[in-house]
Amino acid sequence: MAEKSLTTNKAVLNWVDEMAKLCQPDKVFWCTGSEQENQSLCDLMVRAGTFTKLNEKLRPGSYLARSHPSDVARVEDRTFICSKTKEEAGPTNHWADPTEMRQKMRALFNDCMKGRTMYVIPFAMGPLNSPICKVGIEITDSPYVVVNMRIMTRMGQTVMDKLGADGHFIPCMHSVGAPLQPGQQDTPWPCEPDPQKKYIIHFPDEPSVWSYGSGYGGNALLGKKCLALRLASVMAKREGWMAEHMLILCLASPAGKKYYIAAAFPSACGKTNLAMMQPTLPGWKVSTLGDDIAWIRVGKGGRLCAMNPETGFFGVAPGTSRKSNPHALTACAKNTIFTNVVLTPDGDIWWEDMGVPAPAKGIDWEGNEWTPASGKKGAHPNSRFTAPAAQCPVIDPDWQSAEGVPLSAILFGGRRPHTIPLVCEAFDWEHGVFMGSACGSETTAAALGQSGVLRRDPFAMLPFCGYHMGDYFAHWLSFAQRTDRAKLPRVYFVNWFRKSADGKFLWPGFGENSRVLKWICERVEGTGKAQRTPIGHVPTPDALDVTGLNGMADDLKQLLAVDAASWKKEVEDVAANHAKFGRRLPKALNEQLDGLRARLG
Ligand code: OXD
Ligand code: MN
Repeated sequence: MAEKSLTTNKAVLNWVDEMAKLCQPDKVFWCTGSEQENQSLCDLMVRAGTFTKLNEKLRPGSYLARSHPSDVARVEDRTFICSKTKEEAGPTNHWADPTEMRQKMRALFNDCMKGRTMYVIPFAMGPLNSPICKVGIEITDSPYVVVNMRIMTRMGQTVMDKLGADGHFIPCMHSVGAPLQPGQQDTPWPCEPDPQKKYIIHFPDEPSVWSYGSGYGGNALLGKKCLALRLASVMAKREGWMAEHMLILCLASPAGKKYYIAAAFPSACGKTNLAMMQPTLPGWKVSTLGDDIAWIRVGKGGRLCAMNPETGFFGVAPGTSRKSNPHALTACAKNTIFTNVVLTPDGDIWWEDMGVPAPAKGIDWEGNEWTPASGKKGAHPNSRFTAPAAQCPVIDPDWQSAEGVPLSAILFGGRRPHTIPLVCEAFDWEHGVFMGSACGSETTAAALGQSGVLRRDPFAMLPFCGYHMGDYFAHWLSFAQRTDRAKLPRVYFVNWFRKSADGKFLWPGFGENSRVLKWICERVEGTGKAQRTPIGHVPTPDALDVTGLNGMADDLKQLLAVDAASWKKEVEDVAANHAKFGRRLPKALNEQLDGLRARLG
């Protein structure tokens, strides 16, 4: 940690100076990203009660944090895109006038770091030598943010060096919004408890981010959702690439041929699990390049190449188990920050559906004594682990490639108990873009208390697209002109969650999904068997390799069925959602809707 500036970049020095005058911290620290600095911040947080050091033997280099009970998730209703006009932000974003919001932010940040330290974090999204690497500087009064940013991004002196004396950076302002009066005792998780006083503000035209009142990852680690998705989607549109809410994986066949696949699924649909999947098919191997964000550009050979701008996983803990995702468990075996999980008596952590017996007692995410018999959840349903990507045992050797990896296929998916088959291939790029635009996920009773409610989440980007989604669809369509069509990845819709009439999952999921990925590779090679249906190419019943899966014949029939009556309803629901985008909905997508209607008869 350095008290002196680490740069001669005038723009950086002036901005930090201006922000220090506005926020009035006690101290300004420039983060170098060193091991020693990280350790001293962790020690500081242990002394402040923010962190509990976990048992060094069981969970080396790891810590547990408990947030304020009001500060456990992203705050979509407090997230604003302040483009010049409301029209530019489109119907899926909250908008506020940029001039008024700028004034509001200045007023909120005025004196907001009193009694605290202001940390200056230079960070990069993407490998430093990538042609689309973006440098940001996050100013924050939260040491928790500093140590998380160090895992999730390339951070510190190397980034400042890349910036040099006159490089450009994206200013990212963050405060927990809890200034301290002289002598006032701090709390372990300072934040603004009133939800109406939290603000996640994006100025896409500058670009810059101002985040106030929350310490939760998605609101406070500004490289992630704010920069790498909302702002990046706007920059990508302008610069001719794509910023997407997608995992990236490599599937290697038994013969050693590699297929790179990116997949967009809305929350709670198993993106991290798929990214690190252990194929059950003998000889097939998956390696991971990313689990949440993909930046995609036309690469040297004209192929779409994907790169993960992050360096860590900020994963949902509950449900992560040896069965669902053994590699994620290994990734967080050390050097990991856990937030809002159970502390066990031996100084380790536990969460629901971890696949190991619950401890007889523990401390729950709210800091209270807890037993499994209490009937309460010990870990918050959105509790998280922040783990270095490099610790994933199946991390791909090319995960930090500056050029990215060439995509063979793009998958869209969702949790859809009915109607949508296990897998369906788009006829062409435009049809694939239509599939992405129709993406949605059905809620379950367990998750939201109301079952069967379908939320349309186009491209899984509903909370993350920083501009009008109609224009975003048009941007996707434009890639058919940006390169040779034959070089574009094939597009698929997958659904691991189809249920039988009696409510049982028809497909076993997890490692068995490799069977679907294998068919996709065969299609890419031109050998996979498929039938043409009104909705796209679906595997013939004998096309999927189900060797070793007993009694699948009947289930497979149901999994691959395309029922015209349900699809007619589906089309009208998609049409109703598309209507939101008005005249900005590309004509090509209306044509897709008409074509699908006609094919369904
Ligand atoms: C999300 C996340 O909310 O990745 O999508 O945390
Ligand atoms: Mn995500």
